[in-house]
Amino acid sequence: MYKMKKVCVIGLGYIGLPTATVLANNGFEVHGVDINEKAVELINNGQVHIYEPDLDIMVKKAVESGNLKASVIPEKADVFIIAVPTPFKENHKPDLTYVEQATRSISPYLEPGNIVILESTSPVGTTEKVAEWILEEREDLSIDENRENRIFVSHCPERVLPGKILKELIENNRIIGGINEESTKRTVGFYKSFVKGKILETNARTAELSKLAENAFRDVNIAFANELSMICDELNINVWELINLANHHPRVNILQPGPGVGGHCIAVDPWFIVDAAPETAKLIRTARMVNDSKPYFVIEKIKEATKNLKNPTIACLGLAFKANVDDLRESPAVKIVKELSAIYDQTIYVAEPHIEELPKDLLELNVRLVKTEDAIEKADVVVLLVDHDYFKVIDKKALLNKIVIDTRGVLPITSNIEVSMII
Ligand code: SAJ
Repeated sequence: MYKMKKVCVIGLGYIGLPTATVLANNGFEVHGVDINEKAVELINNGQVHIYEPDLDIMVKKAVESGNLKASVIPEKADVFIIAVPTPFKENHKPDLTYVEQATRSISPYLEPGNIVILESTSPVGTTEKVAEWILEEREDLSIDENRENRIFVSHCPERVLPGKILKELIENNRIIGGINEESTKRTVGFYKSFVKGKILETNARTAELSKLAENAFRDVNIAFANELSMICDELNINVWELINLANHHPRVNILQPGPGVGGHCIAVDPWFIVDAAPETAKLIRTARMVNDSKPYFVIEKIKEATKNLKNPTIACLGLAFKANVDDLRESPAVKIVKELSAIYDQTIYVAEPHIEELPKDLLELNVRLVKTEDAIEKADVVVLLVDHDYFKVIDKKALLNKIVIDTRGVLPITSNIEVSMII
């Protein structure tokens, strides 16, 4: 029986840090690695550099127990988990630089019998590349199941939802695909020690595509809702009412339209499928284009709403990529605010209760972060971009006589508020 006591987690971001923490709190000795020295220092002090509900408490517990330590350098371990970003380049081609760097950085520390697990969402074939990169660095190791000097390499795509990461890390079903059967088997053994959900076994390439397909499925369905919202706008129909009615059908479940699709996953991963099968992935490509076009539709609506106003003051509510998170990555709200700042000379007021200061690229612009109440009070036009719970309790009275553009359908709009349109 093989023992797996020490785990080295590469990348302490939204996936790596919660994973390292859950493992540490489940009795593993965890060595977390990140290139961000500030993050490493904070974690070693029992603090966090990202917001995720309850993560601060769990990290503190893990560090205080002595089971979680962070560093900029990997260490020897039984299991290595790679949880680094897989962005795309300008041409929507996957950028595997971080995965390659992480793989090469752990290679000197690997020993026969170790398991290397790629959790980063990756294009088909990446797990096999990880194995190749390791063997390039370490000619003394092998991936041949029958050799003594073998190592095991698998893909176990992360599938957790930001905002519910700690719960989903334990409860979600996991797909595990090794580069060979023994890799799958060993990796399953490892996840079984802390995952309560089902563990589904396959090969590495199928595991890679299944993760991409899950996010592409969601993207296509959101694109359907977004396209409907634009059709409804053209036909002067309230899209929220329409979706609510249609969803009463037993086999219909239309998602919610919004200002576009953000985050580091759904707005990115479908491109990996398009890149792998450019001629065939027509629907997936179109969905991406529909969702990417939605921020520009919202901007046109704002322009239309302000065309008769002299120097209109615009307040944007929300910058995060979705409700109740502080994550601004690929956020359509950020994109819209940036565009507005280029169109209007006057200050654009932004309220985002989950952050304390604007990101650098917005700080340089005519954009100011203020409290929600102040933003609304100053504004002629209120644009709601994120459905944070915080905004759902906005007092109706505060919106009186404002032009309201609610891209998420959550504001308490009544007939005595001038509504320019519901997108
Ligand atoms: N959105 C809508 N309308 C909806 C649902 C979502 O406009 O009805 C928007 C959100 O506002 C956001 C974007 O889509 O901008 C994505 O949000 P999300 O909550 O759908 O998903 P993510 O990106 O937070 O997390 C997804 C999840 N994937 C699926 O649900 C299939 C999660 O399980 C994955 O682990 C994660 O991607 C990932 O890391 O890949």
